[in-house]
Amino acid sequence: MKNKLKYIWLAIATTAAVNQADAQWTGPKKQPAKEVEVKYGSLTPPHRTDADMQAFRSYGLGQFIHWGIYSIAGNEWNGVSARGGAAASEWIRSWGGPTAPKDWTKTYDNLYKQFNPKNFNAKRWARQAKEMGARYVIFTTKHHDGFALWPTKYSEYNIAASPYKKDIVKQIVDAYTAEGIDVYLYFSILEWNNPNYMSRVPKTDEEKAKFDKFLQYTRNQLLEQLHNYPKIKGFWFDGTWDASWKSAYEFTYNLEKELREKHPGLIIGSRFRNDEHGSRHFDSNGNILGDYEQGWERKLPAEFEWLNGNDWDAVMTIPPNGWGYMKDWSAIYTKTTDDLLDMLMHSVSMNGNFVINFGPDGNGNMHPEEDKIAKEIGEWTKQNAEALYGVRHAVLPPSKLGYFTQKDDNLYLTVFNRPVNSIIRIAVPKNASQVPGTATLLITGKSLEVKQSDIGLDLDKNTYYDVTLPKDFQPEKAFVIKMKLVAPKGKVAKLMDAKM
Ligand code: FHN
Repeated sequence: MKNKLKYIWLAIATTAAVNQADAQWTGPKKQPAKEVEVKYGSLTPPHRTDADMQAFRSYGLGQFIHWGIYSIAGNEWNGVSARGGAAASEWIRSWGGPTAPKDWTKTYDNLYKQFNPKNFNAKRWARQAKEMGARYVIFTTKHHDGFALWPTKYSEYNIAASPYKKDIVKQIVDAYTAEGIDVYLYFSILEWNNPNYMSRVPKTDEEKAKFDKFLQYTRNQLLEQLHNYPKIKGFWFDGTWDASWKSAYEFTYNLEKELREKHPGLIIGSRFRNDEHGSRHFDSNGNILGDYEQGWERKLPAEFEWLNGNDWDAVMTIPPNGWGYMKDWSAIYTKTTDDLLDMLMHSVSMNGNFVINFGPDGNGNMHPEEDKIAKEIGEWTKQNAEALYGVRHAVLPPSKLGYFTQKDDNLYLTVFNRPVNSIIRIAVPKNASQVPGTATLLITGKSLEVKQSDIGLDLDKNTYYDVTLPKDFQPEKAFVIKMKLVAPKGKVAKLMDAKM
């Protein structure tokens, strides 16, 4: 039995690896050797300058919410953990192996009959997100199990069939919009239990007819969402890696076109579709497919150059993996507030947004640890908002002490690693037209001494500016040094090269 499980796992892992092979997110994008003709490429310019896209660029922090039928289970059932039996908490329907409950899929597919979140309060969630400092929310309207959290006309398997009955998506859109938080609807294309869905390319006439029905169903639900929820800013598509969807590139091209025409300014990420050569996220000539790079999932770019100037967001779980509610957070590493703040400023320093995932339980309560983290993150974002929102990448050598962000002639360094000598050393190219002139501690406004230090390293292209921290300044969280950039006071002395 153990062996069987091992081979099943191996198959899943290999499929996933094959599916993701076309999405490179662990290094610089491989540029295609030669240009090819692309008919079904991007429908929008790579760097939109309209107000909606400018707003996307200034978000900084977002909230992801995975909520659905899987939230009732909480990654376990009758006291038995699905850990090791299901790939992730929101994948619990696929629970297999020796720990899986008898007739589990049938049990799961009937869970909607008990979905009645007594404590669900969209306004409370929206307020919490506002307090945390989130500027946009991505909400799961329908995950891979196909259960719709809105009363869709195109499937019986929706919230209206549950004891709760009411339109959850509308409540989320209204509550978050009222708090000034932009709403993006997460929509899974693949549906595990839809009889017309298939992962492989439809071959026979019957399969083609079925999959065409599925494509129309998908189009109908998306147009329905745009009609029902006109206040949304965009879609966050998922589950688009199967060969069947990839083969429907003409349909998906036309569908994206139709969605954009129906909702001017709509923002769609790179995960929605592929070109006629099967290239996803980026077309076969390396041009982004969509308005922002949507592949930084549970990973961050190590270098700014890997982004090729594209907009992007990174989405992150607090547990190692697992987007839906997990009741038991023991015996796994769950990210701390400091971890998440580091990832946030890492992302923003490279012109990205960072999106923290929350997985409420089946009653509509966030996990207690999520409540704690939201509060701590909010305390920090309130104090350091100037370095986080509406800022851009600073063209400077990266700092080992933290992350630079910049707005006009204001340079911010968010320090996570305080040097033992309390001197924050900033490397600035010798030919820079702007250098740190004055510095203050953002949190207190206290002025700090800034001194240029020509260390004299041979062949060094940089000079250095040392900002001295007060010895008695001993914060428990990352802190921001705000610097005013000015023209350099004088030339850097030219030293004789070392003779060796
Ligand atoms: O399979 C999904 C997963 O359940 C989750 O929704 C994440 C978050 O975007 N996306 C896919 C895994 O990459």
